[in-house]
Amino acid sequence: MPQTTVTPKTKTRTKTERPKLYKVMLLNDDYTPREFVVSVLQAEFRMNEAQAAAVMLTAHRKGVCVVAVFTKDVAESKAARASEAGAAFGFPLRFTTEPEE
Ligand code: TYC
Repeated sequence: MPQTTVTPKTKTRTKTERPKLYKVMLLNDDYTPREFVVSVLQAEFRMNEAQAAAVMLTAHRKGVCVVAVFTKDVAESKAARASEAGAAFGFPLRFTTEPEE
């Protein structure tokens, strides 16, 4: 059987845009207990206790701390869930999102 070689005449180059990333920010407040903030960070952002305590302390001292970076949808849903966890216990704990530069 004769062999045929097919040479493609066009080259396909796929250009994949990286999705824009969003930071989840933890805001300090005067009422939410420190241990509660740590437990929310562990539950929602899969941090260990030491990581969560470090983030909580930075927010406590500086007013705000970047928790993690995600695509827009994930950042927004995690920030909402984590804020709702505080609200469910009557705490003013707040997580916000903002686009990364
Ligand atoms: N400032 C709170 C307190 O002293 C603890 C706290 C830390 C609350 C970080 C929110 O994002 C926060 N009980």
